[in-house]
Amino acid sequence: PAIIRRKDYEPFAWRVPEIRLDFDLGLETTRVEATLKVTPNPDAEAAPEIRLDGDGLVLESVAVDGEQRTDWRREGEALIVPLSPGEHVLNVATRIAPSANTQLMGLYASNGMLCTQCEAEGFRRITFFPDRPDVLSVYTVRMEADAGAFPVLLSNGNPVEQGTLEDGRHFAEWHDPWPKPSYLFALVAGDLVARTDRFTTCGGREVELGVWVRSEDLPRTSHAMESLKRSMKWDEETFGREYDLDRFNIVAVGDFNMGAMENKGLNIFNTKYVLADEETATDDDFDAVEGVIGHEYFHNWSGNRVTCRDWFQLSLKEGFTVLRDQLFSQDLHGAAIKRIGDVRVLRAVQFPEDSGPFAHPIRPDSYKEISNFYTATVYNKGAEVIRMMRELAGEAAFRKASDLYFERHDGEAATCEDFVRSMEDGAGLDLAQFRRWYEQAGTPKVTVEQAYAGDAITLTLRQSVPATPGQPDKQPVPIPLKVALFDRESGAHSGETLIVLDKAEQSFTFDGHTSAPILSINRGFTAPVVIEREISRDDLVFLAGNDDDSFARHEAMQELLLAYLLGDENEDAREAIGTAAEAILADDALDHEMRAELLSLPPFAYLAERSEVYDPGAMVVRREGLKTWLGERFADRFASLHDTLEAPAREAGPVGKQARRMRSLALGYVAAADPAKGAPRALAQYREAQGMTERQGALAVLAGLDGPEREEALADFYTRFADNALVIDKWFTLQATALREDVLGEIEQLAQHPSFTMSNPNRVRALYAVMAGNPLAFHDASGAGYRMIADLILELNLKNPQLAARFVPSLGRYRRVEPGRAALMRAELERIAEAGELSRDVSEQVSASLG
Ligand code: HT7
Ligand code: ZN
Repeated sequence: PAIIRRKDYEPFAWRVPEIRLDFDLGLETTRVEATLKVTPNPDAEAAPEIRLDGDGLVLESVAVDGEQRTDWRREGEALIVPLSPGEHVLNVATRIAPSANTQLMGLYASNGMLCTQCEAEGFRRITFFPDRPDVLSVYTVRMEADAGAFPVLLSNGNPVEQGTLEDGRHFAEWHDPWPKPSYLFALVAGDLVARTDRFTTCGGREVELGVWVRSEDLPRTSHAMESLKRSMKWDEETFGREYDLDRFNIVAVGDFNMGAMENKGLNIFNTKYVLADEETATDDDFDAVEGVIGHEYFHNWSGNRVTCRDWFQLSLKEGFTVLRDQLFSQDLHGAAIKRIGDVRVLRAVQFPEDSGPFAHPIRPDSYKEISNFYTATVYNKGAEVIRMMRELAGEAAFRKASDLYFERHDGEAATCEDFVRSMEDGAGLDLAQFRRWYEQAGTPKVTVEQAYAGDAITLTLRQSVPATPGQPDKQPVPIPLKVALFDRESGAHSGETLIVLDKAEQSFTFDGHTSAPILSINRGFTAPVVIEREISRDDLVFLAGNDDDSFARHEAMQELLLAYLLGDENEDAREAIGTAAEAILADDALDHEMRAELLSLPPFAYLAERSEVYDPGAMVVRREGLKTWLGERFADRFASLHDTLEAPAREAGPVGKQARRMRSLALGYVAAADPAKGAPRALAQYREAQGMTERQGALAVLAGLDGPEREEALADFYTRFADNALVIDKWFTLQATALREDVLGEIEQLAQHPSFTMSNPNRVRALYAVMAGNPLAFHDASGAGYRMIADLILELNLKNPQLAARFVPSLGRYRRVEPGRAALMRAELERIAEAGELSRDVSEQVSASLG
């Protein structure tokens, strides 16, 4: 496939200021008539023809200015129509087959309804159009359909007209006054009901809100609606952004490739991020719904009002919007836990990407298939990069700069460079060197040396950005690091300082310390880097017990854990973990959620990332062994926490949530130390659970054990929730996560279960994405786990290429794995590469992985 390069950007020769779409909707066949007003683009070179993208369309007719035309031609999937200079009206009629659309891009069927997904290049699967984000049009959409099968007809913007037609048919027309790129187009037709509400904006606009679902799901929509209203208010208060239409609709669909989509005024969501009630959703699910609703809503400004010039600029909207949704959740529920969770995801998902064969800058330079670039790098590292600018500017100046960005670029298709310039001009920053964060891939490493002399401590910091594919040589980047120096006697520090490391090597001296202080660095994770510092085990134990920055405290504990898990087995290193855990368990000032965070072991993905050579089998033994050791050492404490937190875990609000978190963690430690004690406790928690958090917490422990308790709980869970697809996803996930001897065989069985289907992305992810993260299943020494994932990729390759491609990086990590397994992983990649017709998505990922 052809390589698209950022440096080759050219504006499109034509503008399309208006488009009208007439849909005659049906599941098997849908007819689309597109009427485009086109005018020459004065900012581009004139062209004698217009090139319209298409993909899988049946062309019926083409007319220009009311005259049928036959002088068009096809180039691959594109349609090229000769046009004389000046303004024209172009009519193109096409047919599509939504039921046959298994890729879930364009117009497709899900549970009898019709819906769209156009980002990034799905609109060309609906009609011929310049399907690129810098062509902005005002859309008018008329939909006609059978009124019985599709009583609800929705599109972007505001409703204009609706009415009945002959033969049980009806129609609706919608108009969106805001010019938008084609990737933000959406329509939905189906038998849906809505939870409705209203929101009055700061400027006095009355907005009608709707959350549309199948009727049986209506009772699970109140959290989504409340989350939407909170998002609208927060964006007004925090970023000064007001909503701009009379309607805002959210629709939940069961078959969806990603989390949700920010189509203008008509967000389409994976049901997973809309539906929640206590009985079926965990506390984490509730937070995820709120976070994703916020994210999509915030795109109304960061993405829709100001959109991207081309797909290389994706982080312009995604990085900024992730930062906005993270700040929203921090403001609502407290910054510390959210920050720890966000950094955990960054390290477990983005760091491996940044050190692997698919490493790319947050603003990539080239791609073959843009869908492959909806990555943790573009999203999460992109957010970290903007967070650093916020740190450098300070909150008030950052807000000024963000206001300037929205004001300057409202209605435009902008670039990352535009954003950086607004940050410079609005916040008074010089970001010349900072721009390297947009250009270079790879996670910078910072080493820290300390020297104490007189009353001064000197920190010598050295940075290096590792070589990544296509980028062998790297330049230093500015790295903002918040530091504090703890006095050994008083156990306190005299304030935080922000230092900026912008050279390969730099020293920073702090005086006034009568003894060598204890360094707390990268507090709050101000920079997305790996820190390697000289620090004694005792000092880490001190920080893990006492640092007043929750992130840094958590980090110190993680450093103790990593030192033991990644180093040579060492009794003293383990003992230090015990001492720190003791202090954490005894610290009454901690809430239970933070206590649980501090006592959680690092995820396998991060352990793999930090290992020189990853031996998954050995790591499972080491990590689970440590869990058993901690469980035995604090057996009474964990049992007592599990008992005493039973009542608090039933409370509403944060206290209940905190208690539930600690209680399930305690249960895990009890079971790790003594499965015979853990199993009945877990079964009791399962049976008496008052909501999904407690129930899932118990089942997660049981799923890893043997015995009748496990079987009873799993069987009960399945029958109790048989009609709820999202909960059945959990049933698959819980079993696929278990660290059991024959978990791979059990996963093979689950793939044959009548409730398993390859047609639903949530179900596929619930089993296989989870399996790919289970070190015992995926890395089974026989290579059968790798074969299973390769077979899955081949099966999904043409059916749903986006979903298929998401599984390739798990095999692509072979370079970090011990040689025996690495050879088996690579062999599976080679088998895929030789397997015949590969989708663009899979082919790009596989060739990058093979290097
Ligand atoms: N902007 C949305 C991206 C998205 C997407 C991309 C490719 C294929 C399917 C997709 N569904 C949604 C999601 C977001 O970041 O808000
Ligand atoms: Zn987004």
